[in-house]
Amino acid sequence: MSGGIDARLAGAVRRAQRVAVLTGAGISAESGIPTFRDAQTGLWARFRPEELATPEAFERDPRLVWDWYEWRRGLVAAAAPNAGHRALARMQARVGRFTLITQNVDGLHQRGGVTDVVELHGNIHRNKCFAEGVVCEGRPDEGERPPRCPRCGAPLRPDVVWFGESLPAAALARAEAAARDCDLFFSIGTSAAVYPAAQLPVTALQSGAILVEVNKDPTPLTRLATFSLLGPAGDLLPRLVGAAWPAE
Ligand code: BJW
Repeated sequence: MSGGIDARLAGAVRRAQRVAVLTGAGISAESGIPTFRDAQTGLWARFRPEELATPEAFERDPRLVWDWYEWRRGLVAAAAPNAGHRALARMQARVGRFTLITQNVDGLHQRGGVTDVVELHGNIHRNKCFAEGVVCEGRPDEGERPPRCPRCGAPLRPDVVWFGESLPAAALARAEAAARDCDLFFSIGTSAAVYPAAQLPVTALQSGAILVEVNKDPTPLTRLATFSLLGPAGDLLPRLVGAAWPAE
């Protein structure tokens, strides 16, 4: 045992040649970004997803949705990557082939030092045209809420994936390929409730990978996982990386 981490797990991480990691809102919780489904503190405990995170909601009340995302952009701007994000950057530096797949839209993995992040649900910092889907670079004119697309005048929306919308095809294809072709798959800080992301750990397991779950609470994946680490990611991930590569 090293820092409470199972030596068999530390050995498996050290030996892994191809690692895929799926993260969810839980990894950013210790940076002060609210999760979605945690009782009391999760966004969906306070807000109704069908009023804020669907294209129909935006059509009904674009200003309400825009202002909600502006509030969340403020939370992200005030946040910094935590020890869990940084531990994954150290892992990337040690592993031959490392694919970090995130459902998060906050960009904290990139700020924490991970490169080439696969963003399944978009990025809250970008906007796109609601009519044509074209990404609008830079900060749009603040006069109107939501601002208008400079090309066609339709309202701009955040470039995130709402319920009922397809995930970016290239990102999903990369995530599925990494899940099929890894020897170790981490599911970290996700309730594994939202598809198709929740299918990725199952795909990895079915393809012969070791599945490691890191979550402060049990999820539907816990009983399937080869190793389950119950606790905060910001505590467990640095200890796991330290146990796998003790000289670091
Ligand atoms: C900690 C911690 C700490 C806390 N340390 N841990 C198959 C079956 C059933 C339904 C479907 C299906 N296929 C598709 C669907 C429909 C739907 C879906 O999955 N619905 C389910 C809810 C039932 N999926 C879709 O609509 C997707 N589109 C799609 O599939 O298109 C094709 C299609 C369409 C229609 C029908 C069929 C096919 C799109 C999903 C888009 C999700 N969008 C959101 C919002 C993104 C933008 C934004 O940020 O505003 O994405 S919803 C929200 O959930 C967000 C997240 O990325 C996503 C996942 O949440 P996550 O990250 O897991 O967070 P939580 O809060 O749920 O969990 C946090 C976890 O961390 C908890 O376990 C805590 O315990 C833990 N934790 N602190 C470690 N410190």
